[in-house]
Amino acid sequence: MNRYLDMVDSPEHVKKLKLDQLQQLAEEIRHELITVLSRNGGHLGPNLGVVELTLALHRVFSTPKDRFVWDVSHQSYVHKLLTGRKNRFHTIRTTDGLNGFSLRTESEHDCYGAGHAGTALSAALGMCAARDQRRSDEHVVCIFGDAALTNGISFEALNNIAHTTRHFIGILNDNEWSIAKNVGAIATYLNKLITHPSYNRLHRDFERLMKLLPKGELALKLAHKAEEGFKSAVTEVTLRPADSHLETDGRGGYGSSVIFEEMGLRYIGPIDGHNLPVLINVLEYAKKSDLPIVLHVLTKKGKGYDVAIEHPEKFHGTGPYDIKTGAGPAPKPGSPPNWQDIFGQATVKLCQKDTSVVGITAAMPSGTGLKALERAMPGRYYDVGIAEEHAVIFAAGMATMGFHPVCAIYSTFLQRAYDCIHHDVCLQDLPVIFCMDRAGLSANDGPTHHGLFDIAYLRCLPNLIAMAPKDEDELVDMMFTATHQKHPAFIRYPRGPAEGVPIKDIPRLLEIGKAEVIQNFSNQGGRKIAFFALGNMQKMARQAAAQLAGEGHDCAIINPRFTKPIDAATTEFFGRAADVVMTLEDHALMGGYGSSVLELFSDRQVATPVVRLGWPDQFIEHASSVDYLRQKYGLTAEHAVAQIKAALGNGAAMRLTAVA
Ligand SMILES: Cc1ncc(C[n+]2csc(CCOP(=O)(O)OP(=O)(O)O)c2C)c(N)n1
Repeated sequence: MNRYLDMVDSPEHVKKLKLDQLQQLAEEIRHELITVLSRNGGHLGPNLGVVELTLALHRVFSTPKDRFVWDVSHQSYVHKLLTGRKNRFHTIRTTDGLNGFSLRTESEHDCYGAGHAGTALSAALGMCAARDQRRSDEHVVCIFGDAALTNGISFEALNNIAHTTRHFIGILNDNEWSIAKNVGAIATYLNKLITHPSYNRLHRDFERLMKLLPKGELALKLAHKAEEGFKSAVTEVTLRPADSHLETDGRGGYGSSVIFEEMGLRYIGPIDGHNLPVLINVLEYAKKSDLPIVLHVLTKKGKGYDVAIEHPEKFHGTGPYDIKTGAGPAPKPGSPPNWQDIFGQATVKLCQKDTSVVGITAAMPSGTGLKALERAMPGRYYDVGIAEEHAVIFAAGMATMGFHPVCAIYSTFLQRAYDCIHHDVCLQDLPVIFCMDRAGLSANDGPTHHGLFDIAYLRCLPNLIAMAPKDEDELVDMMFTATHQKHPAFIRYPRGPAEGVPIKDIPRLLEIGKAEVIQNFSNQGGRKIAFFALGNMQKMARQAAAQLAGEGHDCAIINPRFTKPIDAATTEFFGRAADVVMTLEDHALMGGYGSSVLELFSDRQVATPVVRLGWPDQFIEHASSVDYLRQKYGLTAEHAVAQIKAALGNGAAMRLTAVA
């Protein structure tokens, strides 16, 4: 049977379909998502939830003239399918394929790129302001999740909308889930709204009006009804959670007002996000609204695929899976545990032994591994929502009272909290411990998620200690060491399986700023090469050293452990002894660890040539694997050997001649 999906390749096609055909198309899109993502992995649950919403958006608005701004944009796959990218959809998240997020360079229909949460409202408002400035008439629609509302920037934007423009369309896509269950007072508030009986009454009214009214009047009536229904709902509803100690303030404060209306926005909702005719009508109304408007749309994460509905957290962002069972491929026998699991278990142990330790996550309990702490010691675990800045300052507050908070935040998301690291943690010299997962590449996700900048952005801040473990045993040592510090401590480690080494029962206190010499020069002849290989780059250094040793060279391997303070004495010693120094780091070269070695050599007038291996000064694209990208950008043992040979043949030889 012919599929409508085979015929639809642009928003114009969506506009031509009848309602029942659109409904059929929705099913076909779900099937396509489930099939392609079973091979490629990706954000299945969120996309299954927005199929009807995306169809309705394309039915009512016209991109690229009109603009859709997706928060995080992990839920924009359906939009991709409908905007000329259907034939490449099978390549999503793979090398040279479609990106898993909105990308301005990928399509004229992607007006804004994203990957981090909380940016859509501000960006969309900026577009509205630009439109108003130039007096053009395009519509800007911002689609943001209920968890995005736990993010500070979202509120900064909400605060600003009514003062900036009269034409702004916000769609709150409420599925009650972040990656994990959404947390906090906003989640409770939204839940109170949607579970109130008036909401169900509203639904019945929608259905009835649909049958009774001619097309033209429908949108208006529905919208009026929605507003009326909603208002009566909120006057009846007591939004105060039963177990809350909060009282209303008598001025319509906590619990008796609609937060969006208080901010000067017209609010309509809740609306069934899977009912196409209702969605289309309400969007038609929003299009004509002469006030900024927020539509509260309820969707089901994973809709249409039972396994995803049953396991919303796993299927928020999944690897490949078996369509029937939803199970991922079994791990290869003997494959090491993941870094985040080691981190989670180590945090539990630290908490058990040391009452000053607590764990903090910004909405990433499973991704960071901190879920282990939630299970084992819920009283010592904090999920603050998608709120990295708050997480860091919250940790700073605890640290002023003798605690050692462990903030588990991916390297890329910690960028959001840079000022808080500077102003609240480092300046006050507080012993917060940052465990930065995903330091290195997140290959399938791409540039929004690669963690390639943390050494550079941290290295310039006074007071802090920054470390990178060579294996999981050293990660535990570093965490243990950090709990004994009076200063901020940062530990970076990559995504995925660790090195597979045993972990000592009792962790070791490391000497701050002291590198580990893994292999010294043999002094048996041959040109001397010193490898300073940070964290997970040890293996590459060992491979390169083995090859060069086989060719008669004398290689030393150092594990720097600390990127701040670096071990100046050991670095200088090996720098002076070597003919060539090579630094290896899973980080941007600019401002990274290798840069700090160069600075030291310059300060101490060590003239040995330094070859730096790391990521170039550009944003690294997404790809099917880390190995592919390392190969492409020269982060391989073979490339390291070639660069060292070139340096031995050029700079090092010149230097030796000059010294002689
Ligand atoms: C700054 C930042 N922190 C954390 C994340 C990780 N993250 C990606 S999607 C997501 C949950 C988003 O939930 P919601 O906004 O409700 O959208 P939904 O997935 O439910 O559609 C989180 C925490 C991120 N992308 N950006």
